[in-house]
Amino acid sequence: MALVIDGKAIAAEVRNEIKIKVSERIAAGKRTPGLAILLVGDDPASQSYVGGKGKACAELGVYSVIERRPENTSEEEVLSIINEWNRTPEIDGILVQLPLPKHIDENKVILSISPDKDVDGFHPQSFGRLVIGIPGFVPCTPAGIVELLVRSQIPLKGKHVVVLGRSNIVGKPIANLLYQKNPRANAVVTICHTAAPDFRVYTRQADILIAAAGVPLLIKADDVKEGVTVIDVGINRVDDPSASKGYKIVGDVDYESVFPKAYAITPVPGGVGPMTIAMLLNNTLKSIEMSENQ
Ligand code: BQF
Repeated sequence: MALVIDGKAIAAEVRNEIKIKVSERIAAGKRTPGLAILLVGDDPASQSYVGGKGKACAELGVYSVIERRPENTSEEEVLSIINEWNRTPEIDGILVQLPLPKHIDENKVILSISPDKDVDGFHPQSFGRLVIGIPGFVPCTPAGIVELLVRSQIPLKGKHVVVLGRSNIVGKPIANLLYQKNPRANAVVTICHTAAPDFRVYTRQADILIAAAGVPLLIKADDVKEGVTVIDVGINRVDDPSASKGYKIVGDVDYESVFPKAYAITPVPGGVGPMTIAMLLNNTLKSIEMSENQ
């Protein structure tokens, strides 16, 4: 019987804390934080994510602007939109929904975002700060994972965290966060990726397994040790004729199989995903607070 880490409930708690801080700002005569979002193309998942972000802003009293552009938008146009937002004082956070169309250089776009408004935490300056361990914008999904672990009172000090996956968005930042020498980390971290001849050699040693491989139901009971805490970052669409949409969302972890062996586990959906949105709003609030303390 595992502890189910209820990301939906914990995210609601985090959002409520932010909502209170935003209303306190307004009561003190201060400006509300502002978030600008750029969505290029019509990928259904991206549209849904952007919709969720806009809705969360509205519920918390955070100002938001969403610019939607067609798939064939030029890189120059994207850079010009960002450049304008960089210079707009009411905009505290700039988010470009990824992935971008193939003809646009993602790294170039990320570099063009002012590091002071980098609420996704993807700018090299934010990543450098994270690695060094000084304050800055932490990418939302990794920040959400730390928040889930801390609020669920999962000990991290000296524990062996195994990260499956090495993306710039999840694997690299979460690994670098969790080995830092601070009370919200201090773990021993192993990064495991597709070049490993057998990932089980690593995952079986994990006290805490962070599955961010992007492979549906990859992790089974045999791949983990008794008492493991499992954070499932996967969001995979698989065919399901019995579902109304013809598909369902599953994680990288075979939840039913791993559950009996786990100390704690996040579900998909309703685990890490909702925390990603909550931490985006937290970063937007952090941005306006930082701009006032210059
Ligand atoms: C849930 C994302 C891959 C690539 C680009 C709630 C989200 C997801 C799931 C969400 C994600 C994933 C986002 C749930 C934002 C997380 O209830 O389980 C919320 O909106 N996410 C994104 O913006 O870009 C992505 C995953």
